[in-house]
Amino acid sequence: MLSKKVEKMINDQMNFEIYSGYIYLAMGAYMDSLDLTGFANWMKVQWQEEFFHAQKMYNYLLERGGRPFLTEVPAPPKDWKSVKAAFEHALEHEQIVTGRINDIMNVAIKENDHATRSFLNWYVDEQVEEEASVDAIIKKLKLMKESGHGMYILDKELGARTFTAPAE
Ligand code: OFO
Repeated sequence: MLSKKVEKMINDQMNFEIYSGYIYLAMGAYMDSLDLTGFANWMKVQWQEEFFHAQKMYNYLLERGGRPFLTEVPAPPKDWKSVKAAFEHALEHEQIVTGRINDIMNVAIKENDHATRSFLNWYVDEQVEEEASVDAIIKKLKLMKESGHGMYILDKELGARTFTAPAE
C-alpha cells in the first residue's frame, strides 16, 4: 500500500507527464507548420513516450492500492523563436522532470518504500537518456547554425524515429 504522500506525488507526476506530452505535441505542430516533418516526427514520437510514462504511473498506482486522478492540463506554448529554442525549452523541461522524479525518490527512500524506489529507478534511467538525446540535437543545431543543408539532413535523420513501447 502506498502512503498518501507518495500516492499524491505519483499522481502529480502522472499529470505532469501528460503535460510533457502536450508540450511535445505543440512543438510538433510548430515544426509541422515550418514543413520540418522529420523534426515534427521526433516531437510526436516524444509525445507518445510521455503518454507511456504517464500510463506506467497510472498502472503502478492501481497495482499498489492507489487511484489515478486526472487534473486539468495547462495549455502549452504555440510558437518558439526557432527550432533550436524549442529544443532548448525541451531540455529545460526535462531537467525539471528529472528534479521531480528525484523528489519522489527521496520521499520513497525516507519512507522505506522499496517497491516505489524500484519502480522509480526506471524513470531515473529514462531521464538520463531523455536529457542526453535532446542535448545531442541542440549540439547539432548549434554546430550547423540551423543552415538550410544541415537542417535538411537532420530533418531526414529525425524523421526515422519510431515509437516502440518499452517492456513494462
Ligand atoms: Fe517523461 O520524460 Fe520527458 O518529460
